[in-house]
Amino acid sequence: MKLTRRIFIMASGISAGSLITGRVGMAAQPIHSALIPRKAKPSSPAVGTWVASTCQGCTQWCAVQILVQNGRATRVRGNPLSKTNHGYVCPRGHMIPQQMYDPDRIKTPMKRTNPLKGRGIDPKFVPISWDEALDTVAEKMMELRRAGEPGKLMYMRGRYSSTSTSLLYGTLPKVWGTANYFSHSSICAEAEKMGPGLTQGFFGYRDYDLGNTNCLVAWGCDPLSSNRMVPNTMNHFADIVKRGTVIAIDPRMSTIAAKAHEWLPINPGTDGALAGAVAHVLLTEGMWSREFVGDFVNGKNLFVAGQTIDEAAFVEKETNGVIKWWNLELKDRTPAWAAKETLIPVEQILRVARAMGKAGSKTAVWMGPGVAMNPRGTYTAMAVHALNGLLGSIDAEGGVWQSSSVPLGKFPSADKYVDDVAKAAGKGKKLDGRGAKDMPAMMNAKPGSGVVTNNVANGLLKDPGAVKVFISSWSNFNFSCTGAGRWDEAMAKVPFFVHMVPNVSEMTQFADIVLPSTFNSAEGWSIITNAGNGHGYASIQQAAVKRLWDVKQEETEVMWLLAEKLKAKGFANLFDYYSKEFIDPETGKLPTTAMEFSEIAAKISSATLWMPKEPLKGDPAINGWADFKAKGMFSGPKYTLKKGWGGKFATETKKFEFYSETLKKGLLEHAKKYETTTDDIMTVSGYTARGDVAFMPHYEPVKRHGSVADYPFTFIDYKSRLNREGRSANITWYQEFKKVDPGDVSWGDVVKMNPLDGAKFGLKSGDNVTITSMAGTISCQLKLWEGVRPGTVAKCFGQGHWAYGRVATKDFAKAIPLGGNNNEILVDDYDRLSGATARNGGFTGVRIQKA
Ligand SMILES: Nc1nc2c(c(=O)[nH]1)N[C@H]1C(S)=C(S)[C@@H](COP(=O)(O)OP(=O)(O)OC[C@H]3O[C@@H](n4cnc5c(=O)[nH]c(N)nc54)[C@H](O)[C@@H]3O)O[C@H]1N2
Ligand SMILES: Nc1nc2c(c(=O)[nH]1)N[C@H]1C(S)=C(S)[C@@H](COP(=O)(O)OP(=O)(O)OC[C@H]3O[C@@H](n4cnc5c(=O)[nH]c(N)nc54)[C@H](O)[C@@H]3O)O[C@H]1N2
Ligand code: SF4
Ligand SMILES: [Mo]
Repeated sequence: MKLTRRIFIMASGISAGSLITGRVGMAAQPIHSALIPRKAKPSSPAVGTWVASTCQGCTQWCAVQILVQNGRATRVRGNPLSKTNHGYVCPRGHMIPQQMYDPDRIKTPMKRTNPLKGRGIDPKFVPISWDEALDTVAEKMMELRRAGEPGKLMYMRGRYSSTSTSLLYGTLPKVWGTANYFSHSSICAEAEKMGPGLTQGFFGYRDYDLGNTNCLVAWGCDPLSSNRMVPNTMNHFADIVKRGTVIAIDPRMSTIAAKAHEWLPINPGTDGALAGAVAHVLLTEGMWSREFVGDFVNGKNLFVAGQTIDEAAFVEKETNGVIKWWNLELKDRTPAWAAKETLIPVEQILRVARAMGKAGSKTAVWMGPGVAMNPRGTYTAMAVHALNGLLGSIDAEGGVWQSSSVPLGKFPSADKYVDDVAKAAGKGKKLDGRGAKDMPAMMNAKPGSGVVTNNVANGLLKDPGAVKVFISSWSNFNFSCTGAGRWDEAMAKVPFFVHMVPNVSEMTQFADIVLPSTFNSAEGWSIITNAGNGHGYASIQQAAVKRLWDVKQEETEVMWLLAEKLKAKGFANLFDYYSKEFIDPETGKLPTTAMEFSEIAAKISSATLWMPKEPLKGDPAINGWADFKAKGMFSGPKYTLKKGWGGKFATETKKFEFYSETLKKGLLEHAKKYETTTDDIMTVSGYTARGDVAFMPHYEPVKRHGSVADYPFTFIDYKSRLNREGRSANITWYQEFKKVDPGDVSWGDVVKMNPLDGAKFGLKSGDNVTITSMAGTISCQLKLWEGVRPGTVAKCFGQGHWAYGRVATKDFAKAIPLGGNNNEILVDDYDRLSGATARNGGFTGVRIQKA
């Protein structure tokens, strides 16, 4: 592990600039961040300017600096002002120049000339001008308005920039008039939010006090490779290993598992059983937090396996329902019982529970998608997150925090530009099926409020007339969504599709008009916000480098130009809103061009930081826009502990809920809408709980697609250390260093199988194999590897592109993929309480055969 990682980092010191000029592989590169002791701030002897921007290679959204030499980006490092990444990027930050200068980028707008659509069918794109492209899009939209059906416009966003998104996602559907606009959130990690949401009223991603934790539990995630805080984790990791315990719970050997004190190769999807057993041990052995949870009236521990307890015997402090939870769920969840479900030995369960108990409130249970993104994931997320409650680590030093933020400026209201047609159309039915009886999608505990991204394909297939014009940006759902084949089918039937992206991805192959986007981390304006290491921050994205091609930022520049076209055709509201309301906070001027609009939007969002009404807490004051552009970021003050303590959690009871009145209220509301019981809702939505158990963290057995007889292996999906979400496979460094993913090989795609199974099935490393599930078949190579237990196979998500460019595919012209896309075999199913797409938890069975 160490070796492969170092090889990558060494090589990443070769700047992209030198790759471009062909000086590859020289060893004399004078200086680069990874080889310098971590506290030093690297500087480059090269001539150039370090320009501040923000990486969006993952959802951490690191503040970075890009070395710009003669208008070209050559290197990347963390913004030295960052309190979150400490001036360092993860390996993927270094890939920014390669992604931006990908020779396969779309260089000009294009239109389709082949009316036939389908996987492998050449769209026969021809270049056109921006003027023609936007005129065509505007005309197609106007046809809908003229026909009185504006709601047949659908917009979907994949990734987005955090403030500018509201000028497209937040504005276009509202001012135009359509209910059909969807974010990618529920193919991301939404189910995770149900854990903290339904227990402590915080439906968000957590922050962890890594600087002080004594026990880090990476549960269903690998924060050294992926998840949300890679540079921060790398920074603190060695110290945590030295002073405390690191526990990794993952069915395959991940990077963090390889470096942890304890690795629990859990039977996929049984995390709820393990969490139940850990809770059982913490309670029976008296290791819960007295300060947070409370204690028995007479001080004697009555948590005895198998025995119920009178609720009056315990007085709770910051929590609600611990005794109900014990009586209905935990009392029988002994380690011996859990060992059978999880395949983790009793001894290890006990050891791990005691290590957590010993660290107490300085334990951080870092729960990731591996726990939550499965068909019954809401309850697993609750069960795992509830351990933070039992240990009292919620909002505590060394524990688990809610996220922080800095105040941003709001965009002016669009309300007065919403006409009656738009108002009516905005109330139309949504294609994603949220709020159906079997799809409660109750993000924030409100039934029908969560997006069900992946179900849109099913909606399109069921009702092909529902959408006539589909616009999407920064997305590739034909690749990134499980049951990917459904998207191929659905997209082939959409009459007019506009894709706003920098690369010709799989989804782009179905486009009628392609609008080439800027690469946002260095070519466009926006303000990005996030938090980590106890600080909320805002960070700039600026047009730092010269654009090599005829590209535009889709959320601002393209919207401005499209609005102009719509106005010329008789629909003025969108352009009037953009052109009459966006006043430059510095100069008082209104925008007159797309570029001015883009920059003014960034200024409006961030003016609260560089010309605040009152002095801000946190970083030293920033003096004006120029100073903000130079510094690039502003961090707020360190997190305040115990935010929700003292009855301030945003739940129904204002307490941390082991018995979730919050969930109960939502479920009752949903059941009432369908005049039925919550038990019936549980049944139709595919959960096994009945009665009160449905309102608490508990174990639900695995819902598996495919019988063990027909599909003997349980499939494990996970992210590559080098995936910049779905956008790096066309980069040569991605392919060359693919072996940094444990068990993987460079320039290839392997499914990993335990050698015992290899012997049983007569398979060996290097065999070409097919993987078949109920959803489809893909091909790749086999690798025998001890990092998975018998009966399971693991394959990294990322390869299998058939249309992303010449590096990502085996043959771009013939649409032949390099390896196989996991999403073609993962079945489309959902954690229906959140609407999230399942991809983890062993829900897909597969069989593997020699090709
Ligand atoms: N390197 C990298 N980092 C990223 C991204 C990226 O593309 N690449 N994307 C970013 C985005 S968009 C997101 S949403 C985040 C979240 O993303 P991550 O936290 O990285 O999520 P996944 O890789 O989906 O996590 C799945 C993990 O759970 C494990 N797992 C699978 N099944 C089970 C199970 O049944 N039980 C347990 N305990 N574990 C299981 C897998 O082996 C894997 O380690 O990551 C962000 N960070
Ligand atoms: N099997 C499996 N599937 C997964 C995951 C997994 O771990 N396993 N991870 C899931 C997660 S967490 C997520 S968030 C989704 C992500 O999936 P999506 O939301 O579909 O997004 P990506 O695939 O990252 O986006 C790819 C598209 O972005 C475009 N693009 C790249 N850079 C830019 C830019 O700067 N601006 C614009 N406008 N476009 C750009 C590319 O041209 C391409 O079309 O995938 C999910 N799918
Ligand atoms: S990929 Fe994520 S963690 Fe890595 S530098 Fe970019 S934003 Fe930061
Ligand atoms: Mo995501």
